[in-house]
Parts: sequence; structure tokens; C-alpha cells
Amino acid sequence: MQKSVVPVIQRTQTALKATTHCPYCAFQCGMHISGTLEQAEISGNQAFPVNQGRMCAKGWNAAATLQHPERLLSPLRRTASGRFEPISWDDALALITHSFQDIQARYGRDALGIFGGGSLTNEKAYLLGKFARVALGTSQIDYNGRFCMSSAASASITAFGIDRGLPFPVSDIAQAEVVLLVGSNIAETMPPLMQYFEEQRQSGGQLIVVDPRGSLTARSAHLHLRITPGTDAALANGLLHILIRDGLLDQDYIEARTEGFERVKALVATYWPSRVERITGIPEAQLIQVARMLGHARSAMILTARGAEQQSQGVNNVLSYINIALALGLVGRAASGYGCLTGQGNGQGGREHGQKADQLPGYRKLNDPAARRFIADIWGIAEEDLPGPGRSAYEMLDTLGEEGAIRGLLVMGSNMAVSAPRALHVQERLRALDFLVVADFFLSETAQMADIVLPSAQWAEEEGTMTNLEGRVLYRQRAFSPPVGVRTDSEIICSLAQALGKGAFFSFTEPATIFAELRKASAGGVADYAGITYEKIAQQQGVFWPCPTPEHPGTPRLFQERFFTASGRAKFSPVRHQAPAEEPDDQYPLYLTTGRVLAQYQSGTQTRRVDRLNEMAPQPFLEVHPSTARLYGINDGDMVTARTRRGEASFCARVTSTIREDTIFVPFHWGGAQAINRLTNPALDPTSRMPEFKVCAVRIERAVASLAMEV
Ligand SMILES: Nc1nc2c(c(=O)[nH]1)N[C@H]1C(S)=C(S)[C@@H](COP(=O)(O)OP(=O)(O)OC[C@H]3O[C@@H](n4cnc5c(=O)[nH]c(N)nc54)[C@H](O)[C@@H]3O)O[C@H]1N2
Ligand SMILES: Nc1nc2c(c(=O)[nH]1)N[C@H]1C(S)=C(S)[C@@H](COP(=O)(O)OP(=O)(O)OC[C@H]3O[C@@H](n4cnc5c(=O)[nH]c(N)nc54)[C@H](O)[C@@H]3O)O[C@H]1N2
Ligand code: SF4
Ligand SMILES: [Mo]
Repeated sequence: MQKSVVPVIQRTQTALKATTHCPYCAFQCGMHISGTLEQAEISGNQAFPVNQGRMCAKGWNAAATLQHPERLLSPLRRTASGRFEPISWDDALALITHSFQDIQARYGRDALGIFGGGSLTNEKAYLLGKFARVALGTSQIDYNGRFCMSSAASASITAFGIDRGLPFPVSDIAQAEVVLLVGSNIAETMPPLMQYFEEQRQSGGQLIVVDPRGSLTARSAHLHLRITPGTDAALANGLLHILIRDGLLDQDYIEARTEGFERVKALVATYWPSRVERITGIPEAQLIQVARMLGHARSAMILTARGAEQQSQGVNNVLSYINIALALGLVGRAASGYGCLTGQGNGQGGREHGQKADQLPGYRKLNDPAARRFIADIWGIAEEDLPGPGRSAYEMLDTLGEEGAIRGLLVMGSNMAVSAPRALHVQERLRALDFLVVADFFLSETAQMADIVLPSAQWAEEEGTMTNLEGRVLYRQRAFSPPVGVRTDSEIICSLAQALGKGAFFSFTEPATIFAELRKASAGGVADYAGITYEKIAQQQGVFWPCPTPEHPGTPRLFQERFFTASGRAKFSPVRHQAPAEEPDDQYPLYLTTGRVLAQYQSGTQTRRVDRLNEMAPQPFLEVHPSTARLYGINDGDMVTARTRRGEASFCARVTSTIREDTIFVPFHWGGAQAINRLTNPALDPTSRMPEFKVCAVRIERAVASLAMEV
């Protein structure tokens, strides 16, 4: 085989030095980076109060992607023969401008769409939203947070009038007597967060984990509730039923600080323990034990993550857990409350500054006339020129290329060919586009389908702010210059705006000037960043929003006095348990659930290119219970084919007694034939539009040898 020539990565600046944050998850570990181009050194930032110097394998190996031989170093164009050829930036920008203008002239403004991501800095998320509305005049922009955060966000806005993942610093976890951790596998998804749970345990605290699998996290807990997938609302209603029955509520709090309890009380009356045991598979005795642990604790927290949220009932699931937190008077009390563990690096900030279909900066609503006037003024456009709300992420992908839908798409910060539900269909829709542009560091599976690929700078090559899972705004320092030929996303957006004749609205020369405008645009909004500066972030080790003025210290803890609803009270929501969109039947007798492993990140574009991480997690696997495996004649290590109504794929079996007998689990970090999203169900939550990644019906069989060879 001929060896391809590895391109030389050249930079104008080669010394590396920065105090920054990890490029991956929402824990945003503080790190120092130093050394040389050839040998970058990464160390944990001991002074940063969130990770306190600790990191996981992804963070320790984060420098490996910077000098990676597969980095994109020039724009690429797909030729008639389907191959990519390098082209100049001028040519790339001219081709994009021409195609964009042509598509809008033929099909209207909304025929162009933008798909952003929760890994983009606040500055870039803000700029992308402005680019869609001002430079393209399209309503069609959404982002991958719709697959991630949207259910908890909707529920929190309904209950509390605000959506900040954790309304308290992570260090509060260590002080909580009892923590109910729902659908979260932090031992793999945010390992350094475990230090607070360890501290909690050492002070006599207890951890209860709700998960259909005995995940690494569940195995470290005092109690593991092995829930039937898709039944969280029944569990939460059942716990509240027992709390009411046993008189364990905080009546004073309910009266003083909440509204709507009576309707919830009436509704949960029918969720008696034996019924809830039948639905959830959790023994009555355990239900009573958990209710008592929560009800008698002086401080308690309920934390949810994707397990309960990525469902067609995701919003209801979260609301039902919030009902418990309110009934016990936990929200706003010391070392207590409800929180959602945000996932992506900037999953929090990414949902505040306007890359969401229905949103303007500062977490303002796009259909609120006052918000429209305020932002239109800042942007220097007429209010009537601001488009209205557009389609949500999956609805956008589902209709790409169709009559009246999006014909040209710009993707920045997502690899939906791997990560979207029903991925084969999404790939077909991507192929149906007239024009696809992808900005990425590598030729991701989605970039491979593009007409034009633009090479973007990575985390250590640009400055900017990120907002972590606590709502703490952080500053990423630039460590060195991007490779020659590579541009930052901000430069890309601004130069595209220029080429489209809208340069006057995008005359930003550096992230700091974008942040200055973001601060103004967020002023007076829910997510108010007006008082946050890069300098203040450095001085305070991050600033918690809301922070409305330069003198304001920021707000680490919310809800101590009031909620952000019109009445200032928190709202109970009566929630009925409803089955997931697809349940096991004769044809597809098992549940399929999906999630993550420690060493890989998301669609894997970055981490599958890091040798050390690939050694730790080289391929996906299918977790199956020994009795189920026996039933199908499957041994540990066999190739197993899994099929749903949407597709099939084969995986290596991992037989483990920690998972439920009726459930299999596959991680989603791989593309091609082993992408589990070929099988997942795109049923959406009616409010959040979150797809049901966590539950669908599946059948399995031992793969024939030839099939095993193929993958
Ligand atoms: N290593 C690694 N870390 C990551 C990421 C990564 O890709 N890799 N991604 C980051 C991002 S963007 C996110 S969103 C977070 C996600 O972080 P988590 O939410 O912790 O991760 P998941 O593995 O998706 O899901 C958590 C658990 O939900 C369980 N589950 C499945 N179905 C149900 C159900 O019906 N009810 C309940 N209660 N639980 C259920 C699964 O078995 C799984 O163990 O991780 C972040 N951190
Ligand atoms: N089956 C299943 N599917 C899931 C999930 C699940 O639990 N199960 N979880 C869902 C969740 S929670 C999430 S968050 C999504 C995530 O899935 P994706 O939206 O695909 O997210 P990433 O894999 O992080 O993709 C980011 C892409 O953008 C590139 N990128 C990263 N940062 C930047 C940047 O700053 N600029 C540019 N230009 N490019 C960048 C990366 O190289 C990568 O190719 O997956 C969802 N899909
Ligand atoms: S991936 Fe998350 S937990 Fe791991 S080092 Fe990075 S920020 Fe920290
Ligand atoms: Mo996520």
C-alpha cells in the first residue's frame, strides 16, 4: 500500500503557553498547556476550583489533535468525480457566496440553514445567530444542543422561569446528605466530578442512582434503581405518592414559594407503590426506602442527565423529578435542589446567545416584541427584518432538500451523520441538499458529504469564553497560532458576511470585540453577561451569570429568595406517565438504550483520532444480560446484529449481569456500519423537540460469520 504524504503543519508562532480549559465536556477542567509544537505538555490547573487539578483521559490527551496529520489545512471543494481538491480561501468564499445567493434567489431566504453546536465558544454561538438573522436573513438556525439539553431546559423554564443547568456550584454536592442521580453516568462522562461525590460519601452522605444499567457510576452508589427504560415519570410520581402518604413534605415551603401543588397531589394519588413497581420494575421496598431517604434528609439534591431527558417524554420526566424537589422544599435551600448536568463544553452558553431556532441573545425569546426591538437596535437593523422562529434541529434535518425546506446548509460544530437519530435517513437528507458547507478540524463523516469543507482553528488556537455546567463563565486563552491556512470560525463567519455584502454588521477583529457586543445584547436578558469581562473571569476563576453590572460579583446560587417566573413562585406541573414512542413487542422484544464511554467523545471526530484513547475504547460494543445472551445463543465477544424498524448494525457482545434482562446498551461514538444511530428512533418530545435516543424497540441475533467480517 502506498503511504500518503503527511502534510507539514506550519505555524507563525510555535511556543505554547496558556491557562485554559479542556476542549471537551461541560465540566471544562482548568488546564495549563506549555512546551513546544512537537511536544505539548498538559497539566491540571490546581487553582481552578471546579476540577482542582484533576482531569480525565480525554483532557490529558487533548493536545494530540492539534498537530494531528489528518488536520484540514486548506478549504476543500468536491469535484465532479466526487473527490476533494484543495482550493484557496478566496475561491471557497466566492463559491459559497455564489451558491448561497443563488439558492436564496430561487427558493427564498429560508432555503438556507445553519446548524451550530454546543462546543462553540459564546462568542461564536452569538456570531452564528447574528449571521443567520442579519447576513442571511434566514429563520432556519438550530444546533446540536437540541439533542442534548433541550428537555431539561424546557422543564426548568416552566418550573423556575430560568434555565441554568446547575443553580449552585458543584462543590455544594459534597455537602448534600442525599443525592438522587437520574440517568447519568458521571464516572465516565465527567470523572473529575466524582471527587465531590467521594467527599459527600466521606461525610456520611448517600448516593442513589437511577439507571437501567449498572453503570460505573451506579456501581459506586449506595442504592441502584434499575429502572425500565422510559418510565422515569412513573418512578418520580411514585416517590412523591409515598412522600405525601407518609407526610414528609415541606408544607410551609409549598405554601410560601410554589403554586399548583394541589393538582399534582391529585394526580400522583394513583401512583401507588405496587403499580409503580409494575411499570418501572423497581421493587416496592426500594421505592419506600428511597422516599424515606429523601424525605428525612436535611439537605438533598435531585440531578438529571441524558438518561431521563433524551426521551419523547423528556420534559415530563424532568418536571416530575422537579415536583419532588419542590414538594420537599429543596430548591433554594443550602446544599439542596434540582439540577441538570449539562453535557457539551459550552452546552450552557451555547443555548443562551441565539443559535437556537426560537431565541435571541441573553436567552431572549424571538417572538417577544420587546426583545426583538432591543436586539434589532443593537444590531442596527429594523425589527421587521428580524426573521421569526425556525425549525428545531431534527425537524430541520428531516426535511433537508425538500420542497419549501432547506436547500443549502452550513454546519459548524456538529457531525450529525453520526450523532443524529435515524442517521441513515439524515445522511440521505444531507445528500439531497443542493449545497452543503461544513467547517471542522477534520474530515468528519458529515464533512465527507460536503460540497465545500472549511478548516477551522481548534480550542488552543483561539481565545473565547465558555459557560460550564454551573453557569460559570470561563475564559480560554489562546496557546498559539492556528496552522497556516486555517482560520478561526469567527474569521470564517465575518469574511462570509463580508462577501455577502453585510460586512458592516460584522466588523469584528477579535473575540474580545464580539464579547463586548454579546454583553450589550445580553444586558437585561435572563442570561445577563453585561458585567462580565475577560479580566474579571481571570480574577474570580470564572463569573456566574446573571451578572448585570461591572460591580456585580455574579450569582453562584439561584432561587434563594425568588424564582424567575412572573409570580416569583416555582410551578408544579402535573405529569402523567406515558409510554415511550416505541415499546418492545413480538418482533422487537427488547429495549435499546444508548450512551457514552469514558475514552470517546460524542461523534468521535476528535477522540477517535487520539491513539491513547483508541487503545482504551477501540470499538463499540453491545451490553447484554447473561440470561438474554443465553436465550439467543450469544457468548461474550460474539458479533451480534441488532435491528430496529430503522436499520441494523453489528457489534461485539459484552455480556454483563449489571444490565436489565430486557435491555441492551450500545455507545454512539462510531460512524459508518457501526453507528448505533442507524437504529435509533427520532420520535420527538412535543415541547423540547428532543429525539428519543434513550429508548426504542430492538431485536438481536448472533451475527453470521460473513457479516462479522464486514464491520
Ligand atoms: N466520555 C464522554 N464524556 C462525555 C461525553 C462523551 O461523549 N463522552 N459527552 C458529553 C455530553 S454532550 C453529554 S450530553 C454528557 C452525557 O452524560 P450522561 O447523561 O451521563 O451520559 P449517557 O451515557 O448518555 O447517559 C447516562 C445514562 O442514562 C442511562 N439511561 C438510559 N435509559 C434511561 C432511562 O430510561 N432512564 C434513566 N434514568 N436512565 C437511562 C444510560 O444507561 C446511561 O448510563 O456527557 C458529556 N461527557
Ligand atoms: N444514540 C445517541 N446519539 C446521540 C446521543 C446519545 O446519547 N445517544 N447524544 C446526543 C448528544 S447529548 C449530543 S451533545 C450530540 C453530539 O453530537 P455532535 O453534534 O455530532 O457533536 P460532536 O461530535 O461534538 O461534533 C462536533 C463536530 O464539530 C467539530 N467541532 C468541535 N468543536 C468545533 C468548533 O469549535 N468549531 C468547528 N467548526 N467545529 C468543531 C468536531 O470535530 C466534530 O466533527 O449527539 C447526540 N447523539
Ligand atoms: S472531558 Fe470533561 S472531565 Fe474530562 S478533562 Fe475534559 S472537561 Fe474534564
Ligand atoms: Mo450532549
